[in-house]
Amino acid sequence: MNSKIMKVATIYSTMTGRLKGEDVKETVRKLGDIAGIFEDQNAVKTMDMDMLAYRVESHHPVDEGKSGGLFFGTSYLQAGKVGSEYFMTKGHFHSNRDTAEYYWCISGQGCLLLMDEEGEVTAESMEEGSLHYIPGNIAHRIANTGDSELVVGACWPSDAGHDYGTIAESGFSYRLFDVDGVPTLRKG
Ligand code: PAN
Ligand code: ZN
Repeated sequence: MNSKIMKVATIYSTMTGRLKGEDVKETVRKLGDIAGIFEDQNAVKTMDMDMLAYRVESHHPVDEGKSGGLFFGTSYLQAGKVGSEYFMTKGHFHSNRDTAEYYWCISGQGCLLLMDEEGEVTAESMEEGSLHYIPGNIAHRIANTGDSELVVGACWPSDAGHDYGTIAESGFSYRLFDVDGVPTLRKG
């Protein structure tokens, strides 16, 4: 046995969600990378495509695709709107459909959109401390409905994979708009 108590190589801030150290990757999505997901394409054209939409820090202790492992991440979604539609993530089903995920809200105000394969949508409001269980076979996307950054933690199986294609093609059957200051779901 190695009797030495090891110092861990990765640090997680429970206050901010920040991940630092070994096996941490960062994914950056600028508005230009996700412009196609928004309904109002005329409004998109007037905006700065270089603007940060969101970023994800994630801890990958095992290879992508390994069964039995876990990944852990923090998403930072900026506040903003395209027309009256709130900034949101691309959204995805897991490629390996029957894999679940936990989300929890670290700070900010938001909404988690959940959609099954028949297009049935449910939505959960997100605020500091809210815990969200996303069952398998359910597409998921977050929208920032507040005035500050929405910070969301996540933990998912390392063999889940991300199927972005299905959502890129057919979208979610409901979108989230600011209607007189109230987050409102609309079919479309
Ligand atoms: C999350 C998401 C993250 C970004 O870590 O990947 O919030 O959203 P998109 O992947 O839809 O761009 C997760 O659900 N992982 O499985
Ligand atoms: Zn996921």
